[in-house]
Amino acid sequence: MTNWKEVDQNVRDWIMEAGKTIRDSFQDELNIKTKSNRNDLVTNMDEGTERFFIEKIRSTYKDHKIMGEEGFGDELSDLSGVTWIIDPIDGTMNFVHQQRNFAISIGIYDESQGVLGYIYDVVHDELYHAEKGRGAYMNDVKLPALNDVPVEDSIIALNAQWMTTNKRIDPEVLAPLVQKVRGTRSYGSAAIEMAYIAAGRLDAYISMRLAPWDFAAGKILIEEVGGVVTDLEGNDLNPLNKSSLFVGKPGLHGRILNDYLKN
Ligand code: 2AM
Ligand code: CA
Ligand code: CA
Ligand code: CA
Repeated sequence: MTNWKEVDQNVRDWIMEAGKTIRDSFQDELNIKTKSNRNDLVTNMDEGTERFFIEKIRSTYKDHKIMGEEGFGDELSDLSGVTWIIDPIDGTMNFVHQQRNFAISIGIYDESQGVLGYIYDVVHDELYHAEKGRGAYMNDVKLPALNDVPVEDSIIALNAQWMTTNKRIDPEVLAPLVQKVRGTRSYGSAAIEMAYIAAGRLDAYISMRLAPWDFAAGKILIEEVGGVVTDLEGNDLNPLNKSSLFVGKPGLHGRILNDYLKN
């Protein structure tokens, strides 16, 4: 039997320690490399932070499995047992260029079910967390359940690049939605964008391609306050696979899906 209360205390301690290390690193020189293309960045801090968590988890929970963006975790083929899904720095481009608007994201799944989710906005010192069935919190203050909002009063987050010619979506599909909503925003960190949905600061978020570590924690957080988390076709997400992401307030999510995305 897993002692979830103890897991929760450990994750919080580790996240705070990692956050401090990252903040302290701002005065040091960064080692920046590129991954799939010249805008896909990774730094020594992404790698060091992932290694930090993996060492802590492996020495404390020998039978738990770990999936991490930077590849120091395990090769997973299923979600049996307890699995930690970790993005050590979500929003690396922001980390490199802005030294803000990035987060540590950790989702913990038990037999495919999200149990604990953490998104830590390192610079603003805001810890969003959720415990399945017990609600979502921002710095330990409970977040209220989300309410529906009309499309024309909503603020949606999406990257402006999806409004240009790209291989994943026809910008003509998104244009009527972007025209109708009150405003659009782009923060450059899927985890922060999902935390903002949970906190009611954003009403919906669309991304064409994300990985499990981008949404593993955010899904648990948003569902705890009654938000809806699917891919762009309205299907459930598989926390083992890359996919598109569409999250939103209850009611609003279904209307955008039916009236704009499913055309
Ligand atoms: P990352 O910073 O951890 O890589 C940027 O809009 C968001 O998309 C971030 O959450 C970023 O996570 C994520 N993302 C996923 N795949 C990406 C890629 N190939 N290149 C850049 N950002 C990516
Ligand atoms: Ca990355
Ligand atoms: Ca990420
Ligand atoms: Ca990352």
